[in-house]
Amino acid sequence: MKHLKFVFWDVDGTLADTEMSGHRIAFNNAFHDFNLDWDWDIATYTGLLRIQGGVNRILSYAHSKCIDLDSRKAQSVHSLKQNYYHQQVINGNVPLRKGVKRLNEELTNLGIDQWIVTTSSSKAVNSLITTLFNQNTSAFQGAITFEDVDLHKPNPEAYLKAMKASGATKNNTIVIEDSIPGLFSAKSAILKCILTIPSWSQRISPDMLIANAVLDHLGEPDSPCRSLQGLSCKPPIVSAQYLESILNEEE
Ligand code: XBP
Ligand code: MG
Repeated sequence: MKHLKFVFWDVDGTLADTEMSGHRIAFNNAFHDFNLDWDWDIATYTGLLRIQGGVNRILSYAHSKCIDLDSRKAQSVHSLKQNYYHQQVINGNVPLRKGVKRLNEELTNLGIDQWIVTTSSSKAVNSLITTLFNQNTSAFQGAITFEDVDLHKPNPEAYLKAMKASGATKNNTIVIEDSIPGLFSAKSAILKCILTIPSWSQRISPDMLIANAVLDHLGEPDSPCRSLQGLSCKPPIVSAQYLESILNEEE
């Protein structure tokens, strides 16, 4: 019997609905201030989410439009974007996803270590954690952010680094992700991974079949989660017990 000792949380789209009402708005505000005539609507931004990391996303978009934007300018735009993102978070426009706080507290009470493993920069992560977890220092034991790795998701480097830093192994760890790049990253590190698909998409794609489970969200007592693939979650609320049963499933 394998025992759950670590949970690795992705941030954007998993802990909170950050992308559409947080990062996207912040990017557009920064573009406006830099007199860039760019407006990332939901459809455009959905496509751009395959590019991991805000600076990379800005550079990739400029490249696709044949706009000459050097990396120093992209950094400046991104830095302003981070200030706008912080505002979005403290103004309450970036809510935690259903079941996140409940599961985080349950795992904390059970002494299960929780790490953040994200492509977001540390500044954006700090804004989110200090605001949405009320500066609760026991909510997470560590974090791997954009600055900590050279190769971002879907490369496994972030998860491998989190395993090394925390002492976690494939036999005692579950990853919670929301995206295909995140899922590929976790699975390439040979970790079991459940996906909670983004509330703004709720589409299941063939790439998601490698996930150990796909759910619409983590569930609350008054709002059951829906199992879309993999081990069915019964009762329909993700708990430490459910995560441990995923850990013990044959692959
Ligand atoms: C999501 C990302 C990030 C955010 C933007 O990563 O790719 O780039 O969209 O954040 P994850 P920054 O799902 O791994 O948390 O602007 O801070 O890069
Ligand atoms: Mg994500």
